[in-house]
Amino acid sequence: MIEKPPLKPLSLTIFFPCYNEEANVEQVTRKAVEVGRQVADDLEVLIVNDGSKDGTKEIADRLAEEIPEVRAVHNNPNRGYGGALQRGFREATKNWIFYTDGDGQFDLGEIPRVLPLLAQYDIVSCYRLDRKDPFMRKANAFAWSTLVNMLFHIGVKDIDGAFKFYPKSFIDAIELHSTGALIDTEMLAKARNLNLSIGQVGVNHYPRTAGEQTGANLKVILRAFKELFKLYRQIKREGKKSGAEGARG
Ligand SMILES: Nc1nc2c(ncn2[C@@H]2O[C@H](COP(=O)(O)OP(=O)(O)O)[C@@H](O)[C@H]2O)c(=O)[nH]1
Ligand SMILES: [Mg+2]
Repeated sequence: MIEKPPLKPLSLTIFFPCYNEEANVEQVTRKAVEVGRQVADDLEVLIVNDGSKDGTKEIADRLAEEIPEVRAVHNNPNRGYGGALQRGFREATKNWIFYTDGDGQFDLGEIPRVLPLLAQYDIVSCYRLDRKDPFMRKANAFAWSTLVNMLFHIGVKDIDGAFKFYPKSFIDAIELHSTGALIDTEMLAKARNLNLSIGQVGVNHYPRTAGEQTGANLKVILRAFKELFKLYRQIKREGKKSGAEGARG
């Protein structure tokens, strides 16, 4: 079973992956520190620089030097979105882990509103209220979400919404394999296998104002499908195991 950490006092790691986010990383980090200090008693802000080729590394290191709660880790070379999230989850030292994107498309100021849901649920997964992405991107995402929910019975509205809270004890209990965009699906499917409850609430989503979106290029999509088939087989195997345990009580 997963032990749910206390919410008071709150021990919290906030992390975000950054791939070529030199125009966004500083603002996102400062906001994370500001909001994190309001809600957490023990705070860590972790910048996961995923092998950026621009100035992200230098800015992240400078912020880590300047602000006591901030730490920067660097994947080198780039490991992909899932690889970056895996790194963040592994490096996080606090009892609760919140992650979002490092591109400023979410408002970390919404954390205090979302956080209380953790009193009722093991995990909180937010959905984008009015997703500010190109139409084709949204249509693809809808088809993908429908497929994935069907395959894994996840029952989450916006699987890839990057505004989620997980208990560290859950991360310690699972093994993550996805290095691409499937990582969110993998985590939520594994949470369902362990019978964890998932709370959902809407958050605002903003257009990217700087830097480049790479979340929907063909390479990313093909990799996601490849990982999808692997995950499907794996979850079926694990589901059978945990189902058997469940039957024993
Ligand atoms: N696409 C992509 N994003 C990465 C990677 N590593 C880290 N990221 C970060 O993941 C977040 C989401 O990326 P983005 O391209 O904005 O995807 P989208 O918002 O889903 O369109 C951003 O904060 C990126 O900086 C990577 O290898 N590929
Ligand atoms: Mg984005």
